[in-house]
Amino acid sequence: MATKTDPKPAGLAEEKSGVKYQGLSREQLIDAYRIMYTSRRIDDREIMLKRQQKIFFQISGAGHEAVGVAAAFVLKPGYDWFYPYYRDRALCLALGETPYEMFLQGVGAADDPSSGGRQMPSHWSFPKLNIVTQSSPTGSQILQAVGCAEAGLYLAAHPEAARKAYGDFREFKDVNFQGDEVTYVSLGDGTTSEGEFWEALNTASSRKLPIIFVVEDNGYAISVPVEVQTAGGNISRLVAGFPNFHFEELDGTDPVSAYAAFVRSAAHCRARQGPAFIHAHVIRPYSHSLSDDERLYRPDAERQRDAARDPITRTQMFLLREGILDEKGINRLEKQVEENLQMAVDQALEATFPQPETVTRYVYSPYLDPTSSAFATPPVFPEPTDGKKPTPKTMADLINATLRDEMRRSDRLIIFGEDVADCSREQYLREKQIKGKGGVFKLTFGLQYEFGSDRVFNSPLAEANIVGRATGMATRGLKPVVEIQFFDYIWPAMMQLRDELPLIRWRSNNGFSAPVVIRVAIGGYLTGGAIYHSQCGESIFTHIPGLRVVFPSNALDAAGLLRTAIRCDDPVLFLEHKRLYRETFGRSPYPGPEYMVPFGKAKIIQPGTDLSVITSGAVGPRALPAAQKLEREHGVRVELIDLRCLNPFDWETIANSVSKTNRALVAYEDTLSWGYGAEIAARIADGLFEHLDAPVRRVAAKDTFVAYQPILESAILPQVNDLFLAMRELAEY
Ligand SMILES: Cc1ncc(C[n+]2csc(CCOP(=O)(O)OP(=O)(O)O)c2C)c(N)n1
Ligand SMILES: [Mg+2]
Repeated sequence: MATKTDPKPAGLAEEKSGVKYQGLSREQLIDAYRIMYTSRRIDDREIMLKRQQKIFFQISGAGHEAVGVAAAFVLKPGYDWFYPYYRDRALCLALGETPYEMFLQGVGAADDPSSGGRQMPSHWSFPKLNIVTQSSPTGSQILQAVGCAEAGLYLAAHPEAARKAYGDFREFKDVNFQGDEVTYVSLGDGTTSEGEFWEALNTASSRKLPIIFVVEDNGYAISVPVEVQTAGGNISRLVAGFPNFHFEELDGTDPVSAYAAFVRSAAHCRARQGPAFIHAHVIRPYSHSLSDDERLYRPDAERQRDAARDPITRTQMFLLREGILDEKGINRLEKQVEENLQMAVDQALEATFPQPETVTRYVYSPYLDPTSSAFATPPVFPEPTDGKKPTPKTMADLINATLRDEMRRSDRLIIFGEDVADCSREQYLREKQIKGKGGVFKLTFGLQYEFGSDRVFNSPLAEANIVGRATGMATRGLKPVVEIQFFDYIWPAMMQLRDELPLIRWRSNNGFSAPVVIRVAIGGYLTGGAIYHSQCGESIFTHIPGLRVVFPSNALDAAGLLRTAIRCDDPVLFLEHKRLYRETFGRSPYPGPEYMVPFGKAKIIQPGTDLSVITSGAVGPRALPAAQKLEREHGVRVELIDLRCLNPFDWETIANSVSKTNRALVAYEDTLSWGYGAEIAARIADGLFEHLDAPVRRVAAKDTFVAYQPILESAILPQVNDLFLAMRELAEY
């Protein structure tokens, strides 16, 4: 147990520490009370500070103190891992966070160790204690905790992966693992309604992960009572069928029985028997938050019934009844807590605020710049054999080869997603009964066979599961390179992608990071791909700060950019155009295991003087014949630019080109309105106005969906002729 506590107050009853209280000593019980009382009084202080407008938000841990302290008495800070939620103030205090640090959060101080003033109070983050940065969406921490537990198991099986390495993200990402560590994740009763909760239980159960799920059931989610959230009103009954779990349901206002439940649960997890589920019935004596008034939906009688179970008074009575502390002792302890809190508040109110000019710090890694020359390495093509040049390979081949070489280079790299394994029933593979699948587009073919089933494996059919788990693994120092089978189905992962993965570094003020690579098959032109196998939508992701977005148009760039994505220190969305996977054009021999293309550097597909056409993905190859025709028929020389990387993007190349040609057309495959090209067009209009001889134009898909019938598909997506006409019109303007 690591607790920050004051010296023992006088008044401790004479009786020696015993084994009576589920193994808790009398000193520990006093400690427990001190922490619980401190927690409650911090809430009270914060409520006062909020009313005085000295802090800006308050949400309390009141009523949840006993279960938090019990958890912290069993689990170890800096050893086990913690994904708490906002009611876990007592847990965090007991693990080692100080009241002063909590008040720093409240005032939004520069020295707030959780976020430097970026995240609300009670959203815990303490790298030293292994308390991982918390967001505000209910439940999005749960899958990350699963990934964290998986990383522990993986590292125990591959201890060599934890060693320090240089020349890529690993230089800045220390790994620690213990071999028997446990991951703690908590949530409220209402949060059990989130789908991600069930996805997390499913994976924890089937992979027998050492993770303790703690549902702190206070009977309400803001104003919605538990029977409305949970069929039958009791979550324990619903989850009871998951195999491999150790289950506990208890009165979470009693620290002693909660402690015992954590001892049993942690033992189950440390012995690698599987996960544990603790359902703790607690109370919520204050309203949901300071913005809520529970008297609007809870009658007094119900609130009084809860008050009778208040863990603070209950524990105080227990100490008195057992003769552990007498009244004088309690008073002395409480007075000491009050004095300490007063000092902590006074000190926090003097704290320095963060500087406005720091707001963009840590959106991306401060250590590794993927646009830098460190990521510009030349290709080394195979030598000709028998006088014959090496065979050009498809984009699919080179992505596969790049993944293979990167997996050989770094054992922190693991791959998972839907259907990415060669064969989940690995005996078939071992016995060579089958050839193996390796992805619906076969991009990961042969990787499970070479690297084993704990480095390349299938996920459940659940996209949030993939991204959430990958985020947790990357937080521990692994490099998950996961696959989303079709861009059209990325949306279940949107909470993880919009509110979690790209924000982790910024919101923790560089305390944590999660440089995951997400490969996604994207795009149309498939003839029959229809509505749900043809989507683009890259601008939705380039709109998210913190996420790199890459979109190669040919095999060589795909290899070089994928390697940069894997070695860099930021989360990357790596868009692979399905139509380009196996095209006859854009092929290349394998450029070797060190070839990298830096992010944010466009490629000029064809130089020109009369019109700049800015493209990405599958539009470049369609714009090329249009540009050639325009030159043939009208003598217009188009400068054709392939951005290759959408965030960051290469403004310099665009600016140089448009200042020379004085005309710009932005061409993209996604629907026209509000798309990626709108931003580029706006930037050109803004920054290059005096160079323009014509309006900036866009050509893109119609503002509808991609239809199945090929006649419709070609009317919807931008075709060579559409590009030709748009170019001609702009050239003639
Ligand atoms: C995804 C999401 N939806 C809605 C909210 C708004 N919200 C914040 S807390 C909360 C209720 C949570 O209830 P419960 O899980 O029971 O936890 P409790 O606050 O009762 O401890 C809601 C709806 C949110 N933060 N995230
Ligand atoms: Mg609740």
